[in-house]
Amino acid sequence: MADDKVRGAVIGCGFFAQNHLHAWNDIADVRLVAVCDKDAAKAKAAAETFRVPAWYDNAEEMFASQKLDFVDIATTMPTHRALVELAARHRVPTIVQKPFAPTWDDCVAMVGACNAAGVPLMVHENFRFQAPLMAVRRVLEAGEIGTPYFGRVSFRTGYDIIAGQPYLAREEKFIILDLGIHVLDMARVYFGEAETVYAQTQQIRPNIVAEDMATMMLRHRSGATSIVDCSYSSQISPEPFPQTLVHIEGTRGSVQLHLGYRMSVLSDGVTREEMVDSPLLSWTSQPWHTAQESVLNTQRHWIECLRTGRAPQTSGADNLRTYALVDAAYRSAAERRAVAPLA
Ligand code: NAD
Ligand code: 89V
Repeated sequence: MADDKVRGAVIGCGFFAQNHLHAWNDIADVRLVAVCDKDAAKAKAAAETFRVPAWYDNAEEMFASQKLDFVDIATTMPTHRALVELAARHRVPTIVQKPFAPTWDDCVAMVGACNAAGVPLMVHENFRFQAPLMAVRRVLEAGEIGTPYFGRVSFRTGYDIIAGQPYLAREEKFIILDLGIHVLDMARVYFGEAETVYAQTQQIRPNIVAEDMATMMLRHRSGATSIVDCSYSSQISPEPFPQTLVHIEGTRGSVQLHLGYRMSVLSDGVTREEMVDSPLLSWTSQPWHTAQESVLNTQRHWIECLRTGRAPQTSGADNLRTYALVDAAYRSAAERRAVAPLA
């Protein structure tokens, strides 16, 4: 790296990238040197708001004229492969938003391109970095509930997600790929790899193309069973968005993440409770603050990995395993049987 600051650029300055831009500004050893959006007005606005010295409406031009230590791709899924492969050709380490890509082949190609170029690749899989979900992970890793044998990881809401992300209404694969991918990733974190997935999907909301509810049952290699369910069309009071609720039972007790970010742990007959909400930052607000703060945690992890040469927790290769669960869930729903995830 040229000096003690890590020089980065963001491609895609739309809805969710605003969180990325705030978070990069909060990481002291990062200097954003460029932003890019094919919509020049968005690129220019991001450069002005976040005091970034250069903006582009063409990613090729940006790579040709900037010396970058990393690039952060925050565009929507159909553009990821071309942009990741472009970054790989310029040998620039890359972090890219979820979902990784529309197809398995695209995901494998991106991992291959970055491996061949010798540059790290991380998927911005931020649920792993949410404070409440990390608190549950710490309970499991400390052995407080013994060996987990059953779990439920659940994200259900009626929040109008399509108002902020209108492209989702047109997706031919909707909630499992957009949101299930986060929750399936947490099932991997809590229970390890799965050997089979059984899924049922439903479309409740009109005026969308694909499923907005999914219920999945996983058999993990450890022997544990998990239920992963997600919905964008639930009428619930109080409205939980964007909270993930967790219930895990193990040989010594259980851990639950309840509505309102209250975690209860039963360990060897003794119960304790803890509030595990994310802190509010100057640029975060309810109800999005948990997701927003996780962006900062995710990006900090990426920079620490760049500095130390460690593989990111959610490297491209790791994310292939989560993507394989998404793929298996769609195949299972179509074929009405349990299926094994791709290797
Ligand atoms: P958006 O449409 O608001 O923004 C995408 C931006 O990328 C647009 O401004 C568009 O002009 C730009 N763009 C597209 N192709 C480009 C290209 N080739 N070069 C330069 N710019 C290009 O989308 P969004 O809602 O911000 O979603 C972006 C990504 O973030 C999606 O993959 C979405 O799933 C993800 N997302 C993640 C979370 C999370 O919690 N991790 C939450 C919301 C969205
Ligand atoms: O786009 C997303 O990742 C959404 C959410 C906002 C809930 O994180 O699923």
